[in-house]
Parts: sequence; structure tokens; C-alpha cells
Amino acid sequence: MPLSETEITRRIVEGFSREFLDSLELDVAIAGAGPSGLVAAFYLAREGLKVNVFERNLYVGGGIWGGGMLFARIVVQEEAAGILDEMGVKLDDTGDGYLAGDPVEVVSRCTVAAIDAGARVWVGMTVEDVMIRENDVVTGVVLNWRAVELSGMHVDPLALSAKVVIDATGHDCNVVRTVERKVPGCRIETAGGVVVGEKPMWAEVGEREIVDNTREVYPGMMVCGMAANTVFGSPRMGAIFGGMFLSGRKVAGLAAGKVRGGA
Ligand code: 48F
Repeated sequence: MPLSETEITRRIVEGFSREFLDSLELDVAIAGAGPSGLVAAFYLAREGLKVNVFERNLYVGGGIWGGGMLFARIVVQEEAAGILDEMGVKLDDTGDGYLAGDPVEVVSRCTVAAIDAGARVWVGMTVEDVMIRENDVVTGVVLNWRAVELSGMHVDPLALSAKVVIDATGHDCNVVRTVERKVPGCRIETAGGVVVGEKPMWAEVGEREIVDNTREVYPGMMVCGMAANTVFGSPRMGAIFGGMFLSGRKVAGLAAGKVRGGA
């Protein structure tokens, strides 16, 4: 078969445009394709909701790849093992309730599970802002290419609507911080109304508090994963990941309830 560069180009531009246009009105937009974002996408898509994940890197997986200090293993406590089992990830039972997994397998299988369930995952796109409408409700995400962000070029973004926006951006809680910075008089649902900031490492407490911290923190905007602990001032926990998976599953339930209930 003779190959034509212009036909290759046509397929790329048409395919991208078709998928992007199909994503203009979402049930749920997730910023960040780390462990919590991927798990949230999996459960939301399995519920039949229209969910897209926007990841600024050209690769998914967030902090999973690096294991602990580049030692390529992650640890998962037994309470969360069932989630990985549902997503097809095999873990080694290392005794006393600790399981361990290979980062390449965890990222790969979690991503495939989310996509097979019906989620769409975009890479190279930064959620640089949100849309806010009457009553200070977050109604969607504002996107730009990460390459544009890094270059510093002045290029205006594009926007998609979503009934719920989930900040799964990890330690920096970038989306919540954007809202906090840009909305005058904004109150995040913490005791003081502001992002508290993460505390030093304490795996036991960080893993315990992350699920409770996973919730709606501003109308239309929920937080999960390490972003939840940063928002509420809980400790980091290092290379144990069970809390990230449990948090992703919890936020999926909350977001599905909000979309379905229209609340
Ligand atoms: O950091 P990350 O893996 O977040 P997580 O799901 O998991 C945390 C763990 O990896 C680890 C830990 C384990 O105990 O503490 O750190 O909470 O993934 C966050 C992803 O969000 C992307 C970022 O590139 C990463 O892949 N991200 C950050 N800001 C944006 C973003 C943004 N504004 N738009 C799109 N993606």
C-alpha cells in the first residue's frame, strides 16, 4: 500500500477533533492521571458516566513510576488491595498486611482498566484554570498544552464543561489553588477556608486521613489523592499507595452521586 503523508495528517487531525468535540460536555473532568485520578476515572466510567482525565505530562502514572526513592516497588496495604484486583493488577503478598507491586504494571493495568471502562485520557494538557458561573459553582476546566505553558508563549486556552471537576493533581493541589487565588473571598471547605498545606511524612496518619479529606471542597469541585491531604493539612506518606486508591474510589462515588442527584 502506498503511504501518503497528507492522509496520515488527515487521520490524526480528524481523529483528534472528533474525540475532542465529543468531550465538550462531560459529567466529570479529572485533573491529573496519577493513582487517585486513574482509579477515580475507572469507577466513574464503570458507572456509565462520561469522564475524561487531563494529564499535563506526556505520560500517565504520576508518582507511581518512581517507587520509593527510585527503587521500583510500591507498597499497598491490604485494605486497598481489592481495588487493584478489580483493575487487574497483580500484587505480591509480602506478609503482615503489606502487598507490593511493580510500578510499570500498576500504571499500565490501571490505565487500561480506566480506558476499557470508558474513560478518555488526554496527555500533554494542563488544567490551567476552571470556569465559574452564578453562585460560585465550578462548571468546567480550562485547558492548554503543557508545551505552551512551559514555553511561556501567550496562547489563549480552550474550555470544556463538566458537572464535577476533580483535583487529582497530587501534592500541589493545583486546581484548588487556582480557585483560591482567582476567586475573590473564596472559601475552601477547610476549617479556616484556605488550603492548609501538607504536613511532614507520617504514613499511618496520612493514610488514615486521606479518605476523610476526599470530598467536595468548593461547589462543583472535589479533591482526591495527595491533593486532599494538602488541602486539609494532613501528612504525606511516601511510597505507600493504598490511600491514593481508596481516595480515588471514594471521590468517584461522591462525584457519581452528585451527577446523578443533580445536587
Ligand atoms: O502526584 P500524583 O501521583 O498524585 P496522586 O494521585 O498520588 C500521589 C502519589 O503519587 C505519591 C504519594 C503516595 O503516597 O504521595 O506522591 O495524589 O499525580 C498527579 C498528576 O497530576 C498531574 C501531574 O503531572 C501528575 O501526573 N498534574 C498536576 N497538575 C496538573 C496536572 C494540572 N494543572 N493539569 C493536569 N495535570
